[in-house]
Amino acid sequence: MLNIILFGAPGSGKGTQSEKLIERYELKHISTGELCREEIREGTALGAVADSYISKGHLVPDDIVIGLLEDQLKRCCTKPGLIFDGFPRTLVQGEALDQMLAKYNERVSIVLSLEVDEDELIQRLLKRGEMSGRSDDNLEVIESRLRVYHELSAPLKEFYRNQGKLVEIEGVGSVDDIFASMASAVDQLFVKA
Ligand code: B4P
Repeated sequence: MLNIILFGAPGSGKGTQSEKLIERYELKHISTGELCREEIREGTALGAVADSYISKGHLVPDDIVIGLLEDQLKRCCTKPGLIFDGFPRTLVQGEALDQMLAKYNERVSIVLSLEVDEDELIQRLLKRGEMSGRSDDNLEVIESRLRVYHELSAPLKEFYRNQGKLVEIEGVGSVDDIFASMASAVDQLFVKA
């Protein structure tokens, strides 16, 4: 199975690029951000907890997000593969993902890390906020999300670099050009196989 992790700071384009990767490689999409927002929309107890973190720009606690992901894996750990959009975001989540996939005799194939400078990230998220009405797309919360990214999520790059799975992708430019770089990195996996 092809199991892709799409990694990057908030607003780096994970959601945008995952749509294109799904289409090209016929992958199942697992976005923990979207799963949390779904719980919020449905007004569940879990959604209320998630909302209290997301609206402040904090990460939702590991046990909640790992539980959501485990449910998804039970439902859709099937060929041809999966795309993890925004998961893992902490080292604890990264280790949990390896263990969960091992239960299905699976592993992470590649980690595509979208590299975008901070000014560009802030501009993109402010612009999205004007249209999306998302509670986390305002300046104060964006700054908190970026701090959390550097502190808790960025160390995952070293984790995956040590596993030889990290590919850094220039995330500034046209959506199509960025996608082409990603697809070329993924296609290399088939050449090596
Ligand atoms: P997510 O839903 O994952 O979203 P995101 O990081 O904000 O954005 P993404 O990178 O997907 O950007 P997008 O493509 O939309 O997370 C939301 C929150 O949920 C987190 O802050 C956290 O609280 C919680 N959460 C999620 N997963 C979690 C986990 N594993 N553990 C704990 N908590 C978790 O792009 C942004 C904007 O840029 C869009 O408007 C897009 O149109 C634009 N854009 C994209 N590519 C562009 C390009 N090349 N040029 C110009 N603009 C571009």
